[in-house]
Amino acid sequence: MFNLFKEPPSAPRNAISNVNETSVFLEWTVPEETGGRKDLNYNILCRKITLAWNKYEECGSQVRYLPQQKGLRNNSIMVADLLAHTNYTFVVEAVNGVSELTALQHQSVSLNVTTNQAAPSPISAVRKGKTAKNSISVSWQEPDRPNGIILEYEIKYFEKDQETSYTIIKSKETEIIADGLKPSAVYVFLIRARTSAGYGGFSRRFEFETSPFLAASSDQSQAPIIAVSFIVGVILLALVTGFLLSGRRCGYSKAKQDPDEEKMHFHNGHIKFSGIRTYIDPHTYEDPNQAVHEFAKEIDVSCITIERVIGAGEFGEVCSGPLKLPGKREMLVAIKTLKAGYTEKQRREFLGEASIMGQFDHPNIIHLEGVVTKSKPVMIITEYMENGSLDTFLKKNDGQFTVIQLVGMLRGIASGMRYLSDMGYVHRDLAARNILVNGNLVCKVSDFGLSRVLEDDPEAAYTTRGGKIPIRWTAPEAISFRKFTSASDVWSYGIVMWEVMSYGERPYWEMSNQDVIKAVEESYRLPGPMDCPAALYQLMMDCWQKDRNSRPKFEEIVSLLDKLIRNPSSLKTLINSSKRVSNLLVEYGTIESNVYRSVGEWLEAIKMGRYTELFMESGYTTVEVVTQMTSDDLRRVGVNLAGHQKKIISSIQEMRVQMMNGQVQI
Ligand code: ACK
Repeated sequence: MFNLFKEPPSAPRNAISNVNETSVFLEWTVPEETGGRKDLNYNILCRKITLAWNKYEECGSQVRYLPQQKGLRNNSIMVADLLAHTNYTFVVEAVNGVSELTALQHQSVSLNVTTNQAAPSPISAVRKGKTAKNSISVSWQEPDRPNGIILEYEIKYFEKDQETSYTIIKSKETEIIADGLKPSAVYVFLIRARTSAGYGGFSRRFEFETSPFLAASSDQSQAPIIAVSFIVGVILLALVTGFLLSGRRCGYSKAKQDPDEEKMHFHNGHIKFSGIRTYIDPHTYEDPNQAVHEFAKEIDVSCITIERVIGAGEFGEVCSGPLKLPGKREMLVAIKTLKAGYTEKQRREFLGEASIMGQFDHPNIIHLEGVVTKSKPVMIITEYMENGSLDTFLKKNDGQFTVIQLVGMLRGIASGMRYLSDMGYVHRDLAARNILVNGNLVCKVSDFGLSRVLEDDPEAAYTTRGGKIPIRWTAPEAISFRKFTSASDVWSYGIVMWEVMSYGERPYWEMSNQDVIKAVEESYRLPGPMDCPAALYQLMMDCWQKDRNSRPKFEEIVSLLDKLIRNPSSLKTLINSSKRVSNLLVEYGTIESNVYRSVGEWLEAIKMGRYTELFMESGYTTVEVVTQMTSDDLRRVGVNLAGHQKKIISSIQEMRVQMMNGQVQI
């Protein structure tokens, strides 16, 4: 008999999207009406909006849906491998077993999303061409998803099992000849592409062998030649290495081969080759005007209309208004001005920020449009960020975002910082007040400066050594002996994480700077913010390790946050309430197990190391998260033997007891 209570569901509610380069995470809540049935599920429709207004195209089969596109049981999905810089519409339909039986349209909610810039996908097809005894010709295909115009390829190769001595060639073509090789030797080739978004991942390793040393050419007269070439090679290598280490700024030197090819040899892996241009300190220019014009475009003042004042900067007002460059679409920009009556030093320092910003090109770094120096007032023009600075934005929207949205913001900041550290730039003043947020919730690192970075920050205070430092955000070694490095930026990043997860709370509340320095020196740390996932708090704590070498690198932070975003259930475990009482600091080392630094180490110690991979795959990646596990969680991870479950659970309980004393009032 037809049952009136069995109807199709109403539309999903509160749908949100979170863009991460070319992946989009969609999340929604269950429909108000489930139609009186338990078999509610969701289908995702994906449409690409092409340039012509309102023209839709299906997304195609290259797009990946995790876990699946149709018949989804959970309220979220990750859609990956989309095109960069593209507008998409996602429709989330709610359906149940009777949806197909009624003539009613499926109820749905739709979301419009624009993907970000992304690095090219790895190259998958590499082929060997002509081979000789000393050379191999190698060619490859463009990556499947270039995500932009490919500027060049980087080819790294080395003799198999000799990875520490490798050669890098840069080429604009999709073919190179690797020469100077040994006969009958296997060489490993790795290739990656670069666009304005940076380098994509390396291809997998391709192994090709040179031709054998022919008998005719193996006469003894070759031996001295080989020996001489080897010595010359070593001397050349030493010269190149010496040049590199001599403090030149350009990061690598070039031995030009072909106009389109640059080659460089590395030995023993001592020289880091990041593949990204190195930041050049504008101080190294004798004439600061030359630096600014090298890195920033001069904009004619007639292209800018100042519409309103949006804030006050150290050097003058910050305004906004449209910028209309010839042949380009009008865009809204932020305009920093240098107030009248400035000294030459102030002008230099003001424009110094543009000389730095102009060297960066990354979706999570504020983008410089140009400078106005030929008329007054002198201006710095940057992209406009609709939501202003992150600290104010979070305070205004207290409690309004999902954890995934907050992690998305943190991921963006970490990605920008990874880029800066790869460029060799140390920020020194990373804090939520120096992050800007645009209308799509994309966070961008801003506020670059020379010495003045810390001069204009109202948070910066003088230390006993005379420097001016934003104490609450700064690593102890930077406060004590001005050791500013990317590792000290990582410490500050941990504080930014804390600010974000507590919606703009002031770190260490109203404690004085002196008390903060003392507490941190005595190993006290900020407690986890309210409702903060344990995995995120663990990451903050890792950023606040006293030993700067033990802190995670930005690269690792980005990949951990990506893992958490891909596996949102790993964010469901919150820190327990005993560790988040306001105004109490916690003593470092008591928060996680006193003994174990990683899940692997702990499992090994209790002779359960065989489960490490299963724990990692299920998102139990930190000791902190593990301590919240129940027996049900263990079964879900795949620990099925009762004896093993018992052993692991009793060790977890032991760790929980150890953690009970984790807070100290100061
Ligand atoms: O929090 P806010 O609105 O965001 O107030 C400060 C103010 O100017 C002084 O720095 C705002 N601001 C700075 N740069 C930009 C930008 N590129 N886009 C939008 N607002 C900006 C900042």
